[in-house]
Parts: sequence; C-alpha cells; structure tokens
Amino acid sequence: MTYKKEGKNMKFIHTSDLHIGIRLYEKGREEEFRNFFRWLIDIINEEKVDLLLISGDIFDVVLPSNEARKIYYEFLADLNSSYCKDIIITSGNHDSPLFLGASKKILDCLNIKIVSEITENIEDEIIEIRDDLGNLTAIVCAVPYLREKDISNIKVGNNANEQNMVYVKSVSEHYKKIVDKALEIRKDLDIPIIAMGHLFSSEFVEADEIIDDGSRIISILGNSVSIPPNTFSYDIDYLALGHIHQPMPISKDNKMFRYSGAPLRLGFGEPSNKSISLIQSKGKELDLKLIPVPIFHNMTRIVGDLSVILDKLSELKENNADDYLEIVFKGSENIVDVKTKIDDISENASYTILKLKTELDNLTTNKTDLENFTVDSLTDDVDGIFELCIKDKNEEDKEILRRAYREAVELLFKDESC
Ligand SMILES: [Mn+2]
Repeated sequence: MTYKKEGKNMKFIHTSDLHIGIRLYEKGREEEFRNFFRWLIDIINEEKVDLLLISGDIFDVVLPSNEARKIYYEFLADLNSSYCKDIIITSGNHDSPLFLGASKKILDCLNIKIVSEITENIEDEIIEIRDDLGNLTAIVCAVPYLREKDISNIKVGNNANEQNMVYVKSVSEHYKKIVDKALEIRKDLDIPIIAMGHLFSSEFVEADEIIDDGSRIISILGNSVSIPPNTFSYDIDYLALGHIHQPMPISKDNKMFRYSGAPLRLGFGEPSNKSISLIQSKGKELDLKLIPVPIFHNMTRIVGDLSVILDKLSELKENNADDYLEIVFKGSENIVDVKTKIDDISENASYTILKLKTELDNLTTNKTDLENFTVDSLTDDVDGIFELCIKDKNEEDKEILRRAYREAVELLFKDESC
C-alpha cells in the first residue's frame, strides 16, 4: 500500500482524570458521571471525532466498586456505537495496572486500546491510527503512568534527591525511545505524533500551591517528582497529559503540551472551570479548542463565622438551590450551637450539607477550644483526623496508607444489599 503524503484531517479529544467512583464525602456521584459520559458522546458525534484519548486516573481507587465498573463499561459500550472508532486509555497513579489491564484483550476487539503498564517491548506503547482507507493519520505514543520501580534502577542508599534525578532521567529516556520509534514509522508523512502520559510537569505550578483541599489534592499530586517541561522532544506534536486537574499547558513555549484537566470538579478545593480539549489536525498542523464541561451538580464551599454561614444558607434556600455544600466554620461560637442553628435553617431546603468542619489547626493550639470541641463534631472530619494520624510517616508510606484508607471508606459506603 502506498501512503498519500498530503496531510489528512483528523479530530481528537484529550481528557484525563475521570476518577470514576469518587465520592464527595459520603455522597456518590454516579449520576454526574453518567451525565458527563452522555454529554461527551454527544460532542463526539456532533464534532465527528475520530480518536479519544484518556490520559490516566480512570478510576479513583485501585479496586473500584461494582457501580464504578458498571459506569465505565457502559460508557465504553456506548463509545463503540458512537462516531469515534479509536479509543486509547492509559493508566494513572490512581489506577491499578492489573485491574485496568485485565480487560485489555476483550476491549481490543472493540478497538479500545488499554495501556496500563510498560512491557519489555516498547512497540506495545505505539498505536497507529488509520482512516477508513488504511492511510496513517496519526501515531500515538501511549505511555502509562511510570512508577519509579518500573523504570528506574534505584539503588539502596540513594538519597531522595538522587532518586528523583534517576527517575527524571528514566522518564526522559523512555519518552525519547518511544518518540524515536514513532519517527521511524512516520518517515516523511505529514501526520502528527501524539504522546500521552500521566505525570507532573509544569513551569506554572509548584506542588505546594495546589495543596488546597485537605487529603484530596495532596494525593492527586502525591509525591510526584516534577519532570522538567523541556524533557519532552519537540518532535511530539501534541502531548496529552493527565495528573493536574486544571486545564493548562506545561509551559508558555508550547500550548500543545498540555493537561486537559479533570472533566468533573473532584473536590471543593478545585476551581469549577473544567473542559476537554478538542484538536483538529491537518497533517502536523493542529488547532486546539477547549470545550467547557457543563456543571452537572453545583458544589459550594462556605467559609466563615456563623452569620456568614447563615446568610449564605438562607440565600441558597430562597433560590431553591440543590447545591452540595461544604461548610468550614471559622468563628468563636460553640460548635454545638452552630450545628443546631444550621440544622434549623436547613429544614426543607433543597441543598445537601455534605460536611461541616472546623479548622483542626486552630483547635490544637488552644486548650479551651479543644475542650469546647465535642466528640461529635470532631468525628465529622474523619479525613482530617486520618491525616493527623499519619502526619509523621514519610510521603511514600502516607500515599500507601491514604489509598488503603480510601478503599476502606469506599467499601464502607458501597451500596450493596448483600
Ligand atoms: Mn488525578
């Protein structure tokens, strides 16, 4: 077969960090996920999208609930009857490579490619995209989440800095190897090389700046080593990353090396401007459009003293708003009175208070405050208490413990009758 050399038109969507199964405190979000997937498939059909890329963190926990699995498989089945005929899913740090990879062979039959871990063979991470006539239209380097133990040869006795340097070098070598392979395949064809990945690389974001939402965001960036943005070869035409939950490029030099961000707001600490990336390619020339994701359920965080909280609640009640609420009480009133007043005003309101918490930091500083703090209100902030329990552990252990904790909580709230 001979390939035509002129650039082909193709459209692809880049998204990531779905975190299917995630809860807002104990509240399940199944309906929001189903609405999002329905909306996404509508966009795919309206825009005639040829290729869908999902760059990791498909599920929120390594062993997703049955409901989370059902939502995922139903979404994949619906994709199969959509306009889009090529789907590529790579793993993120929240995914179990074994669980995600278990359905690889069967999903292959539906042309849904799963790359959940690296293998001996680098070609397993190269996926060629072809049009109906069999012409190559793009080459995708589908790199899964790279765990330190998978790619770097860290020696006992290496300190943290040395380990980080070894990791950065290994990631960079991995991308170089795979992009070199893609270049070999591309030859002189006018088609884009698209690379996927789930890692932390940004000239705009310091990890500490993102820690904003208690245990939630810390676990998202985790102890991720920052990969310098200049690591990535400019032979890559589009770099489709996951890990940071806001849409952004990794550097000001190249807006095509970017995070799509999560499609749903995953915690109260996250901003609400979520989008997916839609890219139109004409050969190597790419045109990027961000499509805002509708808000399927309003989430509001109220921070302040009692009067601020009550004012906001009465406004929401009057507007008949069905928001999910997180209330952070920062006042001197007794917490039991605060709870009573909030309960009174909330009678017959349409909103749902998912969390009422006080700032734990203030509590431990003042003995009188601590005495006023009832056991009941303390147990409201179980996530906060868990963080306090593990505060002396190292980051790696913390991450393992957080995962186990999330799974335990997930199991606890799993909606199964037997
Ligand atoms: Mn994530």
